[in-house]
Amino acid sequence: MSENDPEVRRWDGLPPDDAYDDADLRRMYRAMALMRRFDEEVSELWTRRLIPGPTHAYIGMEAGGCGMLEELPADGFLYSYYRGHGHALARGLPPDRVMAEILGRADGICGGKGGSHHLTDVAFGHLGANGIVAAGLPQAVGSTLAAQLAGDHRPAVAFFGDGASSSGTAHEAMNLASVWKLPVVFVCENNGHAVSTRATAMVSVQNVGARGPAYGMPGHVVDGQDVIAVNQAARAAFAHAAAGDGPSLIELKTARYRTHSAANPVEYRSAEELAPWIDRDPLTLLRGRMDARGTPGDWFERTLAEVAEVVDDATRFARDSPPPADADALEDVYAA
Ligand SMILES: Cc1ncc(C[n+]2csc(CCOP(=O)(O)OP(=O)(O)O)c2C)c(N)n1
Repeated sequence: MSENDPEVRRWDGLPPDDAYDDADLRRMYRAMALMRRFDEEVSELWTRRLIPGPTHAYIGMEAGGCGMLEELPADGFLYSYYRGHGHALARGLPPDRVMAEILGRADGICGGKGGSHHLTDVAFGHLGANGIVAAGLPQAVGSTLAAQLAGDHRPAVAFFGDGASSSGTAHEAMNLASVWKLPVVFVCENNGHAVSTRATAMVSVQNVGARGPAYGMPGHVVDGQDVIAVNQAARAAFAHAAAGDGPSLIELKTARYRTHSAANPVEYRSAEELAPWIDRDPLTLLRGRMDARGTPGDWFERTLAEVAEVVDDATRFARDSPPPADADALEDVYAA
């Protein structure tokens, strides 16, 4: 096997050391079910013209946000991108205030002035979704460097797409993080496309994760449909960072089930191409393991009903919230 072609890390069952108890699996299943239901609702609200600006669904990619953010410590920094509702929810931001933000309402986490593209909540260490492709990587480098200079060891995770992986900013950020041994976990969510361009047509390597060693950091290539495989890689990368050994690059092989954004109805792939990914859906894969462990069927029904209620409540809360006041337009724009 060449360096450019490492094996995709998968788990057939669960890791042999029994690293996950029933509560862990249930927590992860619920987290992914919430992300799924939330973005289904957002897509529906967008088609009803209740959302100003574009939104990008994370549907199909939930194992990435869930498996990684399980491991980000409470004082860690999260850098997301525009496909970031799932990241915000997995970090524990309240669904009702996230929904209000997406709808541009005053009770949103940014007072309704950020929207889907700019979900940010410093209290959660969530330093932002971002509409600029690859913007989060250098920001993660900056945050961890600032912490390091202050004598704090605070890790960061930076999520980005396969398209972003080849931008100049991404290369520069990964290089400097390695030079300065910063505790950044770079996570490329490779969903195979950048809008309409296939990853195979624009990325020089078969596996983005294989670039890790070229930057002087470990590179992991992981089955991004499998939350356990993702979480195992996350544990390895955060342990590497905590030991003072610096950054890691993790590539998650995944797929987005929906179009690039709600505003991009034209799709460039066939149903046949998507089908194998849906067969290995993150919720289905995890449920298979939980069934094997004897989780009762009605637990899944109750959990899906409960998250649907959380999302309904979030929508109600958001729709009842007023738009931001005109008088506040220039508030929160400039730092004091
Ligand atoms: C710097 C910059 N260049 C171009 C764009 C336009 N743009 C928005 S999304 C996107 C595709 C990015 O694809 P990828 O990184 O694979 O992420 P995905 O949308 O697949 O999750 C592009 C080119 C942008 N927002 N920012």
